[in-house]
Amino acid sequence: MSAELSPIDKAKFVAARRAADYVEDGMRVGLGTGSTAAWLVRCLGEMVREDGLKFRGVPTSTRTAELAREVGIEVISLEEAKWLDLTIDGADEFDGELNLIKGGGGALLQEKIVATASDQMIVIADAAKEVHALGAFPLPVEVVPFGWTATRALVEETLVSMDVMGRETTLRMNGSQPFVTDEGNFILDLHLDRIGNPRQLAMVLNQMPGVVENGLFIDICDVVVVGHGDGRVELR
Ligand code: ABF
Repeated sequence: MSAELSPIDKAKFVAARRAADYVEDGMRVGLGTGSTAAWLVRCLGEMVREDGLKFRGVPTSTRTAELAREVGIEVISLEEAKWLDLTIDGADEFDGELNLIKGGGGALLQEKIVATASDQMIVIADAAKEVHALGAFPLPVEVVPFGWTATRALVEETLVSMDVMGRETTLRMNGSQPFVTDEGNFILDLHLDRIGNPRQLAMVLNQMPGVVENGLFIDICDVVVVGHGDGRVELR
């Protein structure tokens, strides 16, 4: 399956393939969103169809739900599952403490709910996602559409007193319209360059009226499966 892939796709594929081995019969598994998670879903579909693997998946987006059904995975809601054995998802950045930035694909809210309702969270990523300090990737913050400009002003004002380097915020767009999440919200991308204290920033953001959730995943990830373009896989 991986013979003709570009190095970046090969890195994503080998990480996804390795993480798929964590899924066992009878498990309830959170299925992430994004191109790396899509490789995982395809691998798991193959294991269901060819090896008779039996598990139920809880998708973190409508995109992932569609793909999972397409490849033969039994899809259930988080309400039906109640609790999950494992979630496997991609990330935009991870640091040495396994803190993450997620939400580049716009699914951070469902991803965080699903990951925190799981006994274990495994991140699958290509090696380029590993950073010394989080923040080069713009931090997604999901906000309620009502009064979003006031929420943005509040966020920008608060950033002045935080340990971050940049302060610019942009409303994520989909063509000429604001990008709308599966939950009907908007996303502000915070261009911070370097986040000195991710834990503090995550807490402060979530206390603001209008902020639904932020893309910092602190103390949620247990393992990162890192894929390389030459096919090597490492665990962090
Ligand atoms: C989701 O997909 C995200 O939270 C993250 O933003 C993104 C990673 O995408 P990709 O795997 O395509 O790099 O997991």
